[in-house]
Amino acid sequence: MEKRVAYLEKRIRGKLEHLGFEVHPFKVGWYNAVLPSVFHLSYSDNTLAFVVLSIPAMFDKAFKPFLKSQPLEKILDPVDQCISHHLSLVRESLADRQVEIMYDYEMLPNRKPRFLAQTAAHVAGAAYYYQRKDVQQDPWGEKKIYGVCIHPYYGGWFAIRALLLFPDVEVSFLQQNPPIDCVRTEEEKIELLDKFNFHWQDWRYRDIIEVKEKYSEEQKTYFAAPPAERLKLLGLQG
Ligand code: B12
Repeated sequence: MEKRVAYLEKRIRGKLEHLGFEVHPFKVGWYNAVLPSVFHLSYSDNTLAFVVLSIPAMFDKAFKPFLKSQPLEKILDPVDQCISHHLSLVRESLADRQVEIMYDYEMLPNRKPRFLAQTAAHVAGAAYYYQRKDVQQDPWGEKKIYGVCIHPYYGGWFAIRALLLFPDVEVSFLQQNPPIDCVRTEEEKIELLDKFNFHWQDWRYRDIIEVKEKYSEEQKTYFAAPPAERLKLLGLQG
């Protein structure tokens, strides 16, 4: 890895890892290579980017402290605001660099997502993106089947939050690590896509592999609740 990349990666990790985030570097060219042009990021192939994931620890390490630090009337989308707060701090800490931040929920005027989070996670080696085409004996007929990323340590207990893109950093040497194919058998892949598409509300797809850590009961209850009731559950609203 080039020194510049290693340096940036170290600084970003230093700002985010202790808060329950993971960051994985990739080149825009790796991402664009697997997508049709309508989804391309319009930067040269060697442009450096990082995909940012939140892991189970984010809830206690970043989210709850963030809520306590902010006036509640200013909080409309608590998790999104927490993520953007911390990524803005990363950008400020790298003030000598141009940094573009893209969030998973941002849409373009053509109503397509600003970036495809699962494809980014896969090409960066962060989490394997299981898609219908990974299954040989397809049992779903005409049904639309969405793909899902599985993380080798956290299974489905994580989220892909953002990209950090460095338009003025071109890297020629960056080793591409393939994601770990942790859902090994055809049967398990079918089970995973089935659970993700038809039973995602019961969380079971997230446990398709044995995980190192998952969301706490408190975190599950929070995310399962309708947005208007969530803060009350954390004892933050009367
Ligand atoms: Co949703 N959703 N979603 N979602 N959704 C996201 C996919 C994401 C990533 C959000 C996040 O983590 N922040 C997570 C998935 C996490 C994971 O994978 N582990 C997510 C989740 C968790 C859910 C839900 C469980 C609800 C929830 O808890 N939030 C449900 C589950 C699905 C269900 O309904 N059963 C859910 C639902 C939805 C709806 C509302 C249905 C829509 C449509 C889903 C869809 O199209 N996949 C939805 C959207 C729109 C998104 C969102 C915002 C965009 C997805 C999208 O439009 N993709 C993403 C966040 C984001 O990406 N910014 C979250 C466009 C399609 C065309 O992309 O199917 O991947 P695609 O196809 C591309 C690839 O196949 C690629 O090319 C295709 C494009 O041409 N490609 C690749 C081709 N060949 C190859 C080869 C390789 C190797 C690779 C890597 C790629």
